[in-house]
Amino acid sequence: MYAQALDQKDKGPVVVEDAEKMARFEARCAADDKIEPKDWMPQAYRRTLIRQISQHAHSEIIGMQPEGNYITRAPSLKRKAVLISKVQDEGGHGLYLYSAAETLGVTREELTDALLSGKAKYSSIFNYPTLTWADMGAVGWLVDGAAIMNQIALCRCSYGPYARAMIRICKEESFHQRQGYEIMLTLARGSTAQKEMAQDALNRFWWPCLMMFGPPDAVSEHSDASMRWKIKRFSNDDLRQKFIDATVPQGHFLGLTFPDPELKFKEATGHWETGPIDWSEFSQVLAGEGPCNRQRLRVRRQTEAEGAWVREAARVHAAKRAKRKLPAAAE
Ligand code: BYC
Repeated sequence: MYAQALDQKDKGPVVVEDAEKMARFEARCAADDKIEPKDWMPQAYRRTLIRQISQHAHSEIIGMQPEGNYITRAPSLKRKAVLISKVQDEGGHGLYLYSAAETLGVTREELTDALLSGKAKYSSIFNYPTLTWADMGAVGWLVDGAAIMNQIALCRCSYGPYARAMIRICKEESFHQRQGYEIMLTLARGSTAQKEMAQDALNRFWWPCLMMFGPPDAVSEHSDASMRWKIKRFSNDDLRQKFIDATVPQGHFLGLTFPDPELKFKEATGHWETGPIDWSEFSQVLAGEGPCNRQRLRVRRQTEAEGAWVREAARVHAAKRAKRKLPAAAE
């Protein structure tokens, strides 16, 4: 027998998987086959996917808040229309992702409860405040930019429903990234005050964006199994480096500086190298002590409570329709 629980990092119950099925599954992953909902899969693979996809969905939903706050404050009708559309896209991404997670046998209610009770994680970045209009530029350029770097790789994830959901999400995120960069460009070419606002937004978002890729590889709990099963195609550090290499020249083009005196291009490696990341800040945010953790969950819980009547009305409507259909189906 092959003890799947030998994967010590998975926190779920110990499951001893069938050796033959396990070997076939590993071979399918190695051969880049897509795993579909009705296919056999080890419990640890299922749990990892539910964890990652639901955290991803929660991030999209919570991620609507920092930008949603600016819809009423957008500086023009055009900016307002674009921002509304972007925030709606994020809501849509959350819904696709919840649906993808549901194919693994978990219910939407369970996922929502895990978020509202504070048990489930969502991306650390959304626990930082958006203080000025320039933050809408920085979020689009940097946060969506970091998200795409990670999500392009997820389009090739071994789990079919997740990989397919990612394709459309990436197209939309790519538009989000460009609209953010365009806001930054407009501000950077604007008045001194506007340029300072863009610089301040970059200063505040740079380091938290580098943390979005997760802890360093050496301490990443889930990476080994996720890479072997082709859920993750690149390690946390590799994706972080790709993001740094792509983003630093974009910042310089804006005429802005990065809040890192040690940032240097190393000819020998062909990479931009940063100073050390403050991982204690990341741990603090994950532990619920970031600047906005409490506010984000409070708003989410309140929104859920305010929407209770809509869910109830939808349930009653669905029950009525089902009742009406019953006699017809019996004929
Ligand atoms: N924040 O072993 P590791 C967006 C946790 S939203 C919080 O490396 P893994 C957008 C990790 O969960 C896009 N927690 O984990 C929306 C684990 O804890 P648990 C969001 C983090 O899973 C609105 C522990 O640390 N994107 O685009 O192999 C507006 C150890 O980490 C974070 C996704 O969700 C973090 N940053 O790798 C604008 C992408 N990093 O679960 C934009 C999908 C790590 O054991 N997710 N942790 O309690 C992934 O690709 C992977 O889950 C990660 C982490 C790379 C994030």
